[in-house]
Amino acid sequence: MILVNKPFFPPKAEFYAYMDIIWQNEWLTNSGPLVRELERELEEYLHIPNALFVANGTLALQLAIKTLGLKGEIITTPFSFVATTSSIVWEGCKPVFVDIDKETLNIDPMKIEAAITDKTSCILATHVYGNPCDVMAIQAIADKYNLKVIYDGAHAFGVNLKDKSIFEHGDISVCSTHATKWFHTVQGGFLATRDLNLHHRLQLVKSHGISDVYSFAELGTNGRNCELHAAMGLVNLKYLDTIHNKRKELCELYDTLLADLPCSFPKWNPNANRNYSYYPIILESEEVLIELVGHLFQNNVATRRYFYPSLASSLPYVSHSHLEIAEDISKRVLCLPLYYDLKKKEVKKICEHINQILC
Ligand code: T4K
Repeated sequence: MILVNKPFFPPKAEFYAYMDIIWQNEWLTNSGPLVRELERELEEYLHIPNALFVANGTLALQLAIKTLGLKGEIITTPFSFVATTSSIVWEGCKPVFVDIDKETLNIDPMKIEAAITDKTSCILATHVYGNPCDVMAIQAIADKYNLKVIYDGAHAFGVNLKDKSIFEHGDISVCSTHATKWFHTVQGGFLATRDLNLHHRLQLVKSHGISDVYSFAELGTNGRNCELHAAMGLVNLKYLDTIHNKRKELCELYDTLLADLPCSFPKWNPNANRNYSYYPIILESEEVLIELVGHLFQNNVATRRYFYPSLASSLPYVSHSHLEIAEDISKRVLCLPLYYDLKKKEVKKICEHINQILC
């Protein structure tokens, strides 16, 4: 079976070399030397001022909401992974969904103002598939209404907007480094913020609020990640160009082979580089999508409906709203297999099968 995703496995020996270091250090978790080294490397590679490595991307979102002290309503996108919404609810806030732009598939800034009430505290938007939101328009609205901005950049590792890291935008940006991401640490995530004071508070909150051995400065939790995961990240950082180039080649092959078929693609932000984190296609109807998924599956090709169903109309713990574009797109969008080990001949085979259904 060709899976939809597969983690990158670096050479075992390079990972084991880090295990020797861990055994020498006799340090396993709680902001150890490799965690700190990974944070510095992330700051250097991504050109971001402050990175904080945490247990996973979901917890990173929760830490962001908690540390900014958000209450009431948070405006967010219905077209994302469930963690974007569930973290809002988990932190005791109410998600208010705003429809997406039909081309970029990101939250539509033109529709945000109408959703703002006196209870709104924040805009939490996802750079879906690594495609940057309209950060300028979102920031202008946030400034006008004195709102915080959090970006869910789970898919956006390595994306720059006009030569500046996408993680420099908003009050806090978060990223996931889960095994299925193109840069991964097995499990993990990180937060980035330009505000040094906020960074220090995030550090406290992710470590039980402990400011000194016997002093507690904040209500905290355990959001720490460990030395083994940091080691995987440090090894994988060395392979970023290799991984990126391979994924780019595979995506360009998909682009060529699917060019004349009746399907469309998100409109990628022209001022940003693509990180090739996913390969989404938009079919003409849900019926065609279901037929295609079945046909590919019969031919041993797995696909995934990232992101179906629309979060605004499906989660049992939020009041439902029907947002036309998100409803429509989520029924017609399909992610094709994309991972480092995927072979070009497999992409060709996948496209032949797609051809059989769409032509
Ligand atoms: N915000 C957004 C916008 C996100 O997309 C995510 C996560 C988050 C926040 C939260 O970040 P984390 O808390 O996860 O760090 C996967 C990932 O688990 C999840 O990280 C990701 N987004 C989401 C889009 O995809 P599932 O439930 O689809 O994963 P799963 O287990 O079905 O795996 C997908 C494919 O990968 C399968 O074909 C099997 C293959 N696989 C997976 C793993 C874990 C392997 O071959 N080996 C493996 O070790 O959520």
